[in-house]
Amino acid sequence: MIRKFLDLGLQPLANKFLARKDLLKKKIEYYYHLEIGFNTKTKLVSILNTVPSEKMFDKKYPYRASMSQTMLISFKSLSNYIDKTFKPNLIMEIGSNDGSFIKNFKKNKAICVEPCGNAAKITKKMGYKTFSNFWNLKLAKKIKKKFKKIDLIYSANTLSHIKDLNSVFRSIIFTMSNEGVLIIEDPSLLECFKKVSYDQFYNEHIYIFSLLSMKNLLKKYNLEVFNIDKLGTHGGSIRYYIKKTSNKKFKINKKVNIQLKKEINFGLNQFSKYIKFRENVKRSREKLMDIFSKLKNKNKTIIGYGATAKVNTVLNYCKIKDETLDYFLDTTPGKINKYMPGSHLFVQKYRKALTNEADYIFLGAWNFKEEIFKKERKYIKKGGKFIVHVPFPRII
Ligand code: JHZ
Repeated sequence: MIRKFLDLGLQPLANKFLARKDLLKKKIEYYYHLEIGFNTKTKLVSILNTVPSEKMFDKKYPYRASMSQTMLISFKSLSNYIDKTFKPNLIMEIGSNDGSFIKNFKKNKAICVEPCGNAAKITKKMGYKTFSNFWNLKLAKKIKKKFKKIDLIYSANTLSHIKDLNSVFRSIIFTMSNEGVLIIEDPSLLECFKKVSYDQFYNEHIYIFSLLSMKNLLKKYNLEVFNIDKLGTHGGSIRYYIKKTSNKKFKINKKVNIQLKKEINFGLNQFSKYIKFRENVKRSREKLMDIFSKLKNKNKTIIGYGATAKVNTVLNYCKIKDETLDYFLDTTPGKINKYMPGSHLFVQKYRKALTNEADYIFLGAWNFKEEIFKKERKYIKKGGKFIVHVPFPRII
């Protein structure tokens, strides 16, 4: 049974930034009702009203993983580990985006799957065999026919974006060799609850996995988690190392049981914890709006930093618009000079000098706080302040 525990209201699509002409033409934005539920049997958390994939992942998809040094470093160190530990002959990445991960592998040893046409073009240009399709059994069959044996499948922040998990895992077991390894990384539900990072919920994040739910899910396909890494990326993620149950080459690392116990002790298997999260989210909204209103009463200038997909959940749930924030700074070419979905806040191309214009900066990319604080140490040194809403709204 799926029990609803959170309602974040009507929301626009988190990565549909608008052009000026869209605003002038009063283009009607696509809205969906962002409600989140907990499956009491499988422990899987999912959004309840999904948006067709074709509407979200098209040739205008703006997100680029390479915009953050943190992600590039994380991908590089995983690639070294993969080479050393698993020594794959052929690796496939599902959701390869702009090649930030795959560029660490030789072109004849790696293939990419990426449905967003604009991103797929990048890895094709880099020389990687790229299938610009959604991941499903039809594509899996095509790939298997051509490549026969895939030893390692990697997918970061992608499988949680695909509604039909049955198709996802059937296609994976079809393509992956019996000794093969599947590595998935996605935001961790435990971290999301601990940090009250309710902005992990938006149309693209159909699921927020926990190890608990992942374990239940994999059982059906005779797959099992044999190790995990806890990552700081994307606000706290888990990297799951998965194998076919029949493969006895890898022992189950004790980190797996430790994490399971942590999730159970925290209460991720009990609905009451989900109700508590709902209360925390409401409090987080009140506190954030209180901070903004006090600063605006004192005529302070506030801008946003990092026009993330996530922050759109916050802006639209808290109804924050241009009375509060002047604009957002961002480095992503596909977002610059556009307007944010719903709030219509302008995205200004990042220039260091612009931070001087603000008394306060609201950190949309709070998950890259360390990286951004390092970059903006001059602003901080001369007394500039940041506003963050995670793990609780505050000025730092
Ligand atoms: P970032 C996207 O989410 C969408 P978002 C997707 N659904 C997902 O799951 C995750 O990524 C993986 C900017 N920035 O990575 C760049 C600066 O301007 O948190 C990005 O627009 N300056 C696939 O969008 C944004 O912030 C900087 O110095 O929530 C970061 O977006 C840095 C570090 C970032 O993901």
